[in-house]
Amino acid sequence: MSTLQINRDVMARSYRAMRTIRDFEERLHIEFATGEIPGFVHLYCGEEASGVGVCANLTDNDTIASTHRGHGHCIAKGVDVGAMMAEIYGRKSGICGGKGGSMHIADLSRGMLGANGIVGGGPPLICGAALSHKLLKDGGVAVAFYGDGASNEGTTLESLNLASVWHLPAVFVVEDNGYGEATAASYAVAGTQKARAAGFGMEYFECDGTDFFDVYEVAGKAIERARRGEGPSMVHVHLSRWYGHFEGDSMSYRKSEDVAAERRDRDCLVKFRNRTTEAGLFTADELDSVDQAVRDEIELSVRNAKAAPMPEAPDLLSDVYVSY
Ligand SMILES: Cc1ncc(C[n+]2csc(CCOP(=O)(O)OP(=O)(O)O)c2C)c(N)n1
Ligand SMILES: [Mg+2]
Repeated sequence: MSTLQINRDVMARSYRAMRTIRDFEERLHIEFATGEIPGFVHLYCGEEASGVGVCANLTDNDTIASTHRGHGHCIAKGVDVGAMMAEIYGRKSGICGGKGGSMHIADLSRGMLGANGIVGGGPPLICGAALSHKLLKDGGVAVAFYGDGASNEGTTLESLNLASVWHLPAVFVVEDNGYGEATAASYAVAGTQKARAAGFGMEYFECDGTDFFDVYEVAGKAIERARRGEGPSMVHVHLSRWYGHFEGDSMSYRKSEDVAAERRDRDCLVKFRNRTTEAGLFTADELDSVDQAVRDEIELSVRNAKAAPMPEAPDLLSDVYVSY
């Protein structure tokens, strides 16, 4: 079993981040149904310990690239929750001026290169980021999150190759929730992720994506290897998503009992609470007060987002490469 020998501040911050992701996503599940949010949203509920366990090993100097299911990665990397909520509502006060929305939230000041609507779009970006960390000798590590579905994309496989050939400080985190939209990984993914890593001469690690401590420890090994100049690795995270692929997907391709069992038996927040309170690291009251603070923060973020103005026509001409 993974160790509990982790700095207490890191644990406290990580619990808060996982709780924030859960509440952020649960709230979007409700708000999206009202029709006020433009575009699509893909929720990260059930997967919180993955993003948080990985990013707890990173600083603002390190870089991540995310996916279409990107809210959790943003929160885990420290992106402001109020500015994220405003972005998802398409408001001018959003972190990207309301012009990106759920699938294009980015915050370069936090080393968060962006959520990404292109499946398999993150791994090539991370090769570029890792190359710049290497050339600048700034000690940074670049991490790509991608799903089991994305693991089959040519861009991903090319990136594994390039990262190995160039010996980049890169970590490839496969968030394997068993499905790409409605297609089961057991049907669509040939061979194993482990064999794929070996095929590119890369170290392979795996962990339970519902156990923060396991993810933190295992991803930490991969990240530290990269930081020491020992090259790229793959971290295969086993987890489950609790909602449909996108909001509105009825998940008719999964048994509702299986999803209910995941929620009952593999809730990362419950696991964290049980382990840390039993070990006397936190009291239930301390964790309850974090829960309350997060509820207040999410409530405020939604209220502010709804009250904020929309972007205006001239805003279309800012934040673009070419000025007219
Ligand atoms: C290049 C590309 N192909 C297809 C799609 C449509 N699409 C969006 S999400 C998705 C499934 C991705 O599955 P996975 O990588 O396992 O991530 P998960 O949704 O399970 O988190 C697909 C096929 C896309 N957005 N981009
Ligand atoms: Mg998947």
